[in-house]
Amino acid sequence: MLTRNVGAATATACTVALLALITAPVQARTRATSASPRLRRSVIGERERSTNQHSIVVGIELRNRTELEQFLADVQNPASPSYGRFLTQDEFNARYGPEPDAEQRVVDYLQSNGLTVTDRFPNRLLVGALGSVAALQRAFNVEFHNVTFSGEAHYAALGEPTWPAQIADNVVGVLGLDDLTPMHAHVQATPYASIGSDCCHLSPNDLSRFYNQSSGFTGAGETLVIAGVYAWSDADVALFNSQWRLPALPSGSGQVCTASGASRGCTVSTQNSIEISLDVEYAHATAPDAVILNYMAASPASFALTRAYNRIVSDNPGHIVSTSWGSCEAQTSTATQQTNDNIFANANAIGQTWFAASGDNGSADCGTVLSVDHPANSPHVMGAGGTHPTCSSGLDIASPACAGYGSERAWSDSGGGISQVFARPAFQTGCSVPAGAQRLVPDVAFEADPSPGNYVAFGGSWSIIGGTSDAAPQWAGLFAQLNQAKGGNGLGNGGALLYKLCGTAAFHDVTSGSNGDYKAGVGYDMVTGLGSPDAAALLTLSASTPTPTVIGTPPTPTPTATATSTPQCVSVAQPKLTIGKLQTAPGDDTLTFQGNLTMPFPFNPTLDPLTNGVQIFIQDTAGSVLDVTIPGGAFSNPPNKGWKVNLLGTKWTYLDKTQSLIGGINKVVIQNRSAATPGLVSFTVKGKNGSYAVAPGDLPMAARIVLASSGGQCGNASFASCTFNASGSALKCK
Ligand SMILES: [Ca+2]
Repeated sequence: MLTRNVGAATATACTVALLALITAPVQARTRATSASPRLRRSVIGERERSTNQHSIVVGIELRNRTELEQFLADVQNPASPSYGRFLTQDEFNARYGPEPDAEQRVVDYLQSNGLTVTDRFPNRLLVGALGSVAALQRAFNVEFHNVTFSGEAHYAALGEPTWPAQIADNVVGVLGLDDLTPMHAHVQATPYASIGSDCCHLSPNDLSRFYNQSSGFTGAGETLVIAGVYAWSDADVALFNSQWRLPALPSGSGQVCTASGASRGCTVSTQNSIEISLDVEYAHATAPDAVILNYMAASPASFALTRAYNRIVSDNPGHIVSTSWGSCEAQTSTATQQTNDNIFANANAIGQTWFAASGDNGSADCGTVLSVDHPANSPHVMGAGGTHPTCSSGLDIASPACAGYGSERAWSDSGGGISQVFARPAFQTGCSVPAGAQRLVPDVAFEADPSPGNYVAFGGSWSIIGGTSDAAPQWAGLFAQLNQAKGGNGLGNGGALLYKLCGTAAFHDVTSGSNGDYKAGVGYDMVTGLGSPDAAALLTLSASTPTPTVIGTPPTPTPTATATSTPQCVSVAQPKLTIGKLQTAPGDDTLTFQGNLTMPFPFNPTLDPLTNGVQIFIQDTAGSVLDVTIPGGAFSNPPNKGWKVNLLGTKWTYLDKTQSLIGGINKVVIQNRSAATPGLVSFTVKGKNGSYAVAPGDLPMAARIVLASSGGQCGNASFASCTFNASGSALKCK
């Protein structure tokens, strides 16, 4: 084999570029580097055949990047008028997307050099093209060679692509000029596990207990998207659901091929579909009522995943995205990473939250080189690291079920460290975050150690799976619950919300273990980030941050008719909570609770407290203050309690005149105000002789009322402002 070093090859490329300077318009390189860093360590072979064809993707720069980052900070800031007002994609395109002319010049240039443009996107961030080696060499002033990296055959363009100067300014770089750094799945699998005794690996039921998935939110009304490669097998998903008594995937769930033609990346692979099996099964287990969509890249080539990412943003089918494919930062081109980061910034601006597995090689993500993983390193993505979980008891032969949360230590292979590509995002502060100007990874953690590992149905049998691929889809499922709890308008970048919860019951701080170069410790660490969730506490405490409610003219169109058929948990407007006679004899407290719910109209199922009853749940940081279900049933005497309904069927009143009140509640009034204000329901709860323990140190408080539990119609109230009277015997919240 003919070999020569890259230095000589680069010199050749420079000579070509120099000649071009004399005979053609001024050529320029882009700011980001398009070639894989692995090219420097590759053995260069013969020139590649000029008739070979390659797909490429050109990344085009965002406009007004500084203003975009300010918007992304404001949209997460409760004090800002922009809080929660995510952009429509059209608004994003107009403010921050590349100019139509910038995209058109790229298209024209590619076509004029004999390439076929295969992909254009509404946000104009990417142009995909296909061309022969001859055409690519002509377009970009590079030379394609066969190369060998780590003993494997690849191709690569030597030298950096150049563009006419007026185009180069708007281009991030060219993806796909080599195939040296494909993405890989962050999964570690042991096949052919036996099952039936529920031991001694983690099932969805074990994980539900371990992470306290007791909030009752199920992701209803939400769509969770998985970005990856390969298809799931419906039979595997059915086997998983049957084994763990989970419902089938909600209707609307499915798989989307983002390749321009038939591609192996969009098929079920007997070897490679294990990642998507894990992703879909555990996302579904965490958020069983969320629609799940699998956006499949044509192949593991990084530019193919870039195309899939941008389809997810362009199609915008849901608010939460999980990806467990990645490549190590130090060996991934900066053009790839910055192009992807632009896509993720767009995603955050329209309200999408992305989670990415942080990698399974500890602090040395490239094998031996200290590095974090991409895309978990993007400041517009939440990086999910891994832990080793220990149950409070159980998960052994004698007692197979995990009884609940015991402890966690850092998983030794959890990816994490300091990005050399991306700057520190503003949200990454406090919580013992080390000083510095660079992005730190990960942000959060979840169990990931292959021992004990998770049961995954794959290829008709069971595998035990570990890796930070466990973490990303389960965090995404948790955010599907959170989106549902906070009204379903999308939450965008999760950083501001999550870092503010540091030190609260929302997180289990992981303080032991290491990933090689970094140790877990008190507060944030570069192995487990902020820690792992107590799901119910995270839901409650997140709900007590202001919920972006649409007041006045909403920034985006109101939901269309199709949205009204999906019941959603919404926020309670003008909630008030008063608890009196605190710290007197137990059973002597009084409670009033009122508010308004704007629910999807017409109500589905029909609002009918007489049949469905109502659940009322009030919580402070110390736990549940009130958790009762008022049953359905008409008023009768005896037992002197039940529901009365008015003649119009628009007002329901529950009265309890017995001495054995449920949670102290003696009256509930629910009024359907739909005639005057479609979708508006007011409610009042009154109680006495309850037992509502609240102390000043346990604030803030949050509440949830479920009017029709079968349909998931419920409302959340957060009380940012609660005040005790001087003697501490009465609490007022609004
Ligand atoms: Ca920690």
